Amino acid sequence: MFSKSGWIYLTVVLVTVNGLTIHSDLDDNYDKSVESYNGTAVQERTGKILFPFVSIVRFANTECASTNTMNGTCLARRECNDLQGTITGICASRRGRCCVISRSCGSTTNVNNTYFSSPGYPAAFGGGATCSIIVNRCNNNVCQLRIDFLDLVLAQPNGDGNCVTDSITITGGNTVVPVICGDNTGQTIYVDFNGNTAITISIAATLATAFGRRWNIKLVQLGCDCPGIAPNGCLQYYRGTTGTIRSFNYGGAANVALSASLVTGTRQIVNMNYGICIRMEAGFCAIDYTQSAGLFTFTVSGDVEGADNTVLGTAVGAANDGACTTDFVVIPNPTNSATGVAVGTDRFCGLGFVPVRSAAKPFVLYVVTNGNEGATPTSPPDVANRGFSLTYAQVAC
Ligand SMILES: [Ca+2]
Ligand SMILES: [Ca+2]
Repeated sequence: MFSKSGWIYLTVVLVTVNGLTIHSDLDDNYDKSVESYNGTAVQERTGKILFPFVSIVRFANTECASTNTMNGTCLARRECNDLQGTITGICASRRGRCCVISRSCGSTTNVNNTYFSSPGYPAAFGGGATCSIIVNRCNNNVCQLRIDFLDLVLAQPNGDGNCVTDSITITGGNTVVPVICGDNTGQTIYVDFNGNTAITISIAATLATAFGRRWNIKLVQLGCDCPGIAPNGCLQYYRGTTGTIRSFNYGGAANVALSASLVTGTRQIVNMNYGICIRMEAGFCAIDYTQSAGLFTFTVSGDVEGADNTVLGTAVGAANDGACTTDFVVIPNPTNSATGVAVGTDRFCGLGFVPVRSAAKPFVLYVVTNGNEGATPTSPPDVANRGFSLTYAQVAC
C-alpha cells in the first residue's frame, strides 16, 4: 500500500519515456504560476487532478516552432533546464516549453533537434582543436539522423580537391559519408544509425586568421516509421516534383588554390562515391535532369579556364561514356530529353550537360570523383572545376 509520501514522490518524478514527457505540475507550482514569454502573460492551468495539489501531464516531445530561426523540442521546463536548453516559447497546450538545445565542441546529445554550432556562432571561428559532437539515439525507434547544414562555411579544399585545411567527418553510422569541406550551406545528408552506436560529427578547423568559418548544423532524429526517412544508404534524399541538386562545395567562384599540376584549383571534392535519391511522387513516372542556369553549373572534368561560353554549359562542352573516367555523374538508362532517343550511356562529365530523362526506378543519381584533379597519361589536368548544380523535374505518367 502506497503511503501519501510515496505518491508524492512518484508524481514529482519527471521522466521521458518513448518521446513522451510525464511531468508533474507540483514543482512548477512552487514557482510563480504566471510566466511571461515575449511579453505575453501565460496563465498556468492544472491538468487532470490525481491528488490534491498534484497533477500529471503527458505530452509528446514533438518539434515546436521557436521565436528565432531554430526549432525546438517540446519538453517540460525542468527537462529543458536540466539539458541546459533555452526556452523560447510554450507548446503542448501550454503544458510544455519549446526548448532549443544548442551544443558546441566536445559535447554529447541524445535530444532530437539538437543544434551543433561553432564556438561563438554566428561569429567567425578561428579554428583550433577538432570540434566534435557525439549523437546517441533518443530512443530505440530511431533509425536515421538527418543532418541539416543550415550554415556550414569551412575552408576550401586545396587545389586538388582534398580537404586539408578544414573538414567535416561523420562516423559511426551505417552510411558511408564522404569527407567534405568548403561551402555547404543548405545541403542535407542522411546517416543511418548502426543499432545503438553513436554517430560522431567531427569538424577539423585548422587555426587560421581572417577566414569566416562557422557552422550551425541541425541534428534531426528520424523514427524508423517516419515518412521523412531516406531509403537506406541514400546520402541525400529529395522530395517534391522539382528541386535542385548540388555537389558538395558547389559554388560560382573558383578556388584560389593551385592544384598539383600548378593550374587553378578545383572546388570539386575528391573521393566521392554516393547516391542521391529522389522520392518518386504519386502520379510521376520519370525524371528530367537539366543543368541549372549559369556557365559553371556543370564543370565536372576538363579545363574551365580554357573554355569560353561557346563551350561552358553547352552540348559542345558536354562529355559522356568513355570520356568520363575520373569524375562523373551516373544517371541510369537515360534518353535525350529533347529527342527521346536513348543516350546509350549512363555516365556524364565534362563542362556541360545535355538534358536527359530517366524512367529507371527508384530515382537515383550517383556522384563519383577520383582522388585528384591531376593529369593522367591520357588527359590533361582538370582546371577550376566547380562541380555541378542540376535541376530535376519529375514527369507525370
Ligand atoms: Ca574534376
Ligand atoms: Ca578528379
